[in-house]
Amino acid sequence: MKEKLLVLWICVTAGLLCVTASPMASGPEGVGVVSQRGSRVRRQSEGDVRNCDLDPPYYPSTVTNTTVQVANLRREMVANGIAAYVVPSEDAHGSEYVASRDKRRAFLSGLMGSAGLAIVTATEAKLWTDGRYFLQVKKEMDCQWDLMRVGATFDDPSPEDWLADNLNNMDMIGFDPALMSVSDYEDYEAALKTKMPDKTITMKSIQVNLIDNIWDDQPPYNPKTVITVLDAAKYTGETWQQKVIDGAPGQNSTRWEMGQVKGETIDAFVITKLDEIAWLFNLRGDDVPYNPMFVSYAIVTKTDTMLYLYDSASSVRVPAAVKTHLNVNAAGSTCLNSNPCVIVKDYPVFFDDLRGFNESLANKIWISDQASYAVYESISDAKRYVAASPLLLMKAVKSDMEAQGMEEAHTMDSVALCNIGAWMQEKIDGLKDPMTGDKTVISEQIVMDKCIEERAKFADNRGLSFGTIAGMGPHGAIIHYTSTPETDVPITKDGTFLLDSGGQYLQGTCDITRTFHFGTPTAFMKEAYTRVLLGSFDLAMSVFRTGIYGRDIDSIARNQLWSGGLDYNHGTGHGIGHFLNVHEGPARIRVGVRAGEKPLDLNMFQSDEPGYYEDGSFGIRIENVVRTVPADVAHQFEGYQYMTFKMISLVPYEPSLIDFGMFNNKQLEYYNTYNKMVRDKIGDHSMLSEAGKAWMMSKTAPVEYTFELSTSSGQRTAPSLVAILVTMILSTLYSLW
Ligand SMILES: *[C@@H]1O[C@H](CO)[C@@H](O)[C@H](O)[C@H]1NC(C)=O
Ligand SMILES: *[C@@H]1O[C@H](CO)[C@@H](O)[C@H](O)[C@H]1NC(C)=O
Ligand SMILES: *[C@@H]1O[C@H](CO)[C@@H](O)[C@H](O)[C@H]1NC(C)=O
Ligand SMILES: [Mn+2]
Repeated sequence: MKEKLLVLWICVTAGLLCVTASPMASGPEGVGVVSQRGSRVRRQSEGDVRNCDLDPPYYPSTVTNTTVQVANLRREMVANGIAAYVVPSEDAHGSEYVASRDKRRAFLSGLMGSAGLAIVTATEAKLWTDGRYFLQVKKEMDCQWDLMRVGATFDDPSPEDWLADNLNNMDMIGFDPALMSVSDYEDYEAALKTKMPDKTITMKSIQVNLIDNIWDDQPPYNPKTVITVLDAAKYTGETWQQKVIDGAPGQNSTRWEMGQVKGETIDAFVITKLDEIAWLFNLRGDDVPYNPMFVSYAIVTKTDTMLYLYDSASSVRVPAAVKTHLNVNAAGSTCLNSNPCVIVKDYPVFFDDLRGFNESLANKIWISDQASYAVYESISDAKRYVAASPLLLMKAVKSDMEAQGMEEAHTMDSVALCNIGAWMQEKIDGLKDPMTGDKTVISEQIVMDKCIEERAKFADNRGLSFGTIAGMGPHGAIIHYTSTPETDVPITKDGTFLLDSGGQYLQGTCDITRTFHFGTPTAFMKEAYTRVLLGSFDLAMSVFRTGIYGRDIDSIARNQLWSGGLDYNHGTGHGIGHFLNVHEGPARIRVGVRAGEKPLDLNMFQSDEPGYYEDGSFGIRIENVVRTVPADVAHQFEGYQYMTFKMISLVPYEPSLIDFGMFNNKQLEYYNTYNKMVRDKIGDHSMLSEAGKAWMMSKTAPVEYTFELSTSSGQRTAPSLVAILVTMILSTLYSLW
């Protein structure tokens, strides 16, 4: 039996000092680590920070007591004759990040995370959410709420199945038609009809939102930010006219897609998603936190195009440049010449126009299954055509110019993160503050501010793409943790520090996670980090072909974890927009079948972000954004396009968290190639600080290795002196390029 012996050296390039990292550290410890971990998990799953067994229950300060909200909602429910009320997280456009006025589910339930659905009945309060928020539920929600886990591996009933089972005959389920998507509505209808045929339970659309009725200090709604043009020649590569009418070379247009629907004549296509509208017209706004969008609807008919905006008459909201871009007069009502234009109308007119088209158009009106039920019910059954929006795919497959921009954006974002990494290291090392002479301390909140500040140094930065997740120690195990002044803790050498952040740039949207350790990690932390890192490499190196869905390759990123009995409760990858939303469809790398999901394709951008979370102890996630590129393959079975991923995030990993003994040859080569790419692409960047460069260089030193064959199975032998010397020389040469 061949026993592989790894001998490795990490070279700290700064001082050209080579230290040996003994691969023996990982070997025999494995079994012990796993059994210890098992007991730790059991203890911590009991260790809820709340105590729901006491009367009254004990809540730490992070929990919102929602007794009053829920009682008030129940009164509204009685007044409206409904047995249950459904409170989704999304706004009227199905956005993930919503204006503060639209955070109704958070107000009602106390859970601040971006995903979740609340349902309240006379006696129960249930909250459905996915693994990213399980820990947050225990920290933020009070004991009257029950968590219903969403995810392929859990058997908690879906909201519609739970309602079908738990409500009585003749009960009604109330909902706000503006906030429920058509596809969700159809799921409820189907479950209520097919699963409980002996009961009649109906859905009741209530025009007034019941949460708005009980929310005294609900923030005002102010979607009136300035709308700007994103230049096609500089940033998008395709004009709105091409996207709506003609199609760019090799691309289909919206009207072309409308003409392709089999067996139907489509007279109008309704667009309700804010990122689709911003993408279609090459416009951006700032109405929604983190996503450069403006609250709007759009309708494309066979001859006309209409855009509905709040404050459409304001020359501040809609500057002259936007009118010129859309080829309309100052009033937005007429095309400037005989060329096509986009008529600009006021937002509230949208529903009138939609009902008007329902009356006047002879054929079908296409709405997305993600449109709200309010849109759905404005069109009669005979006129309505419901199917996923074709813009989803058109937007996800980036133009070459957008793809180039995404790479440029990630280069800038990576420079910012290296500057932040160096700054954190400096602070942690306890350098004296030159102004005060005090030892400086940094905390989660201070790092979050720094994440904004470093990115803002780039002229093309437009803020963050989501709220920074900065999780020290046990906070890192909360997958979508949001540090608040109440939960803030210092960053220390004692534990992992998970930092997930991203900037918005005119060139593209970024998302990156790195996990740091400023002290000495435990062997188990190193094992977990290494398995996560290798999983991200294995996924990035994978080759797949036309027609393959992200779900088909999700397990590649998990295999390293699974083989150690570990896993993570979240998807591996999400699509990412071009100066738009940090999460976008219709492709993703995640198990489970989602309606409207599309296979991976060239010039799509996905995140590659496996992780490992040890409740109450530490969290590890490594996230890179990857671009789908053609793979270099020798053959081409059945003419398929073969594809692979190119990492466009350029930030070093943490060598002290890596057990190189777990690498195979190919993975080590990938690691070294990645590090060389980081040095090549950002080493001379004008925005990289001196400290940032030194930090980056110190973390990207090449790792050399030799493989030796050993006949004494199971025994690792110490590296020979000759091998050490040879490799030291090689390393030194290598580190000089
Ligand atoms: C929650 O709030 C209600 C209403 O204000 C109060 O009666 C109750 O004692 C609170 N519960 C706890 C555990 O603080
Ligand atoms: C245009 O649409 C057709 C049919 O859906 C599709 O096969 C083709 O790939 C599309 N072309 C582009 C460039 O998206
Ligand atoms: C749609 O138009 C038809 C007439 O073409 C009308 O009967 C129907 O009531 C309208 N539906 C709605 C929801 O306005
Ligand atoms: Mn991400």
